[in-house]
Amino acid sequence: MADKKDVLINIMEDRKLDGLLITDGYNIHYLSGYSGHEGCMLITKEEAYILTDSRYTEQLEKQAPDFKCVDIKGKSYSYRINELLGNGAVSLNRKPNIGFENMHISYNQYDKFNQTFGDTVNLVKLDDTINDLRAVKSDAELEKLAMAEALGDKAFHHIISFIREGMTEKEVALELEYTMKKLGADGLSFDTIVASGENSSMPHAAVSDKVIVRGDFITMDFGCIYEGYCSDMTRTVIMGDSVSDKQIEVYNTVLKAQTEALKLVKPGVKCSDVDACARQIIADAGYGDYFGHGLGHGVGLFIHEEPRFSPKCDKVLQQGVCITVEPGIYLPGKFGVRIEDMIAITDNGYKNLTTSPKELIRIDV
Ligand SMILES: [Mn+2]
Repeated sequence: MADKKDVLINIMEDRKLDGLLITDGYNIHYLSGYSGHEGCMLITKEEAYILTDSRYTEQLEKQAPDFKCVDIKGKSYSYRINELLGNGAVSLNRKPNIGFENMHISYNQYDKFNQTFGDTVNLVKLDDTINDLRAVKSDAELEKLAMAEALGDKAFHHIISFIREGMTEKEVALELEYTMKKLGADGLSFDTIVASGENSSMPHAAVSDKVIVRGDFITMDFGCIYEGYCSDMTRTVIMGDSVSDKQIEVYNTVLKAQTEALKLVKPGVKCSDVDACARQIIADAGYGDYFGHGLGHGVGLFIHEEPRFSPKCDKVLQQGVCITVEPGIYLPGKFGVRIEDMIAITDNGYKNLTTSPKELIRIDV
């Protein structure tokens, strides 16, 4: 925490703030170690507090010993924050400037903050200041991300020998989830996607009772949480040994888009340039209208973090960033393909944290 406290003090000094009010549960977790996702953090030059209710106070004291734990005892967060501000959390003879997470606060909560201490405090928008701190991972964080992704790889290895013709998408999804948890995952990083046949044309299809039949592409997008950190991977496989020329063409286009985009990845490269590389390959193959989403997203404590491989992200890759590379082509009413790896940016390139094969796997039964 000492390092992170210094970073926060620097932010306060740079932006002429007297305090920070941090409301995003992932940011609180990142800065303190407290993972309860119920609470509010108040940092001033003098003190560092986390406020929560009695369900979490014991956990908070264990996980975040460097912070003063404040039990709100039935009062609102705004009431207790106001109390702290009035009782020495800031010692100034002018209105304090307190940064708040405008991107991570409900309108209702903002309204309460304003009503309670709007006259005595200047609330200053922090935008994504704290989120951006999370983009570059420490070695310890990268180890947890790699471990989480390894559990996904093991589950994929298992699932390709488990899938049988006639199983439903739900059965396959359950087995993936069960396997990751049995291997040691603490939870899932998002709802597992198993989309077969026509359903695979929907990038985020909901898992259904659809029965998997021969000739179906099966897109599996899944991940787990290991010691707080998320994993994310996608593979598309074919049920049976008959695969159409069109399916092969689309699959190979997605694979080429991914492998060529990966070749660009290293520190200093603009995120939008990596996205553009994959997008151009897909457009050149005639499928430009069928790749609507961004090429990838940062991964950490939360499944979708900064930076993004998207046409509008002008951030530059830095060593320590963990990000997915996941091009796809989705032909409505027909089928879709997505291939996704999760990578960590190194000093001169990247390390692929996903080790599952990417050539088209035929589930032969
Ligand atoms: Mn993803």
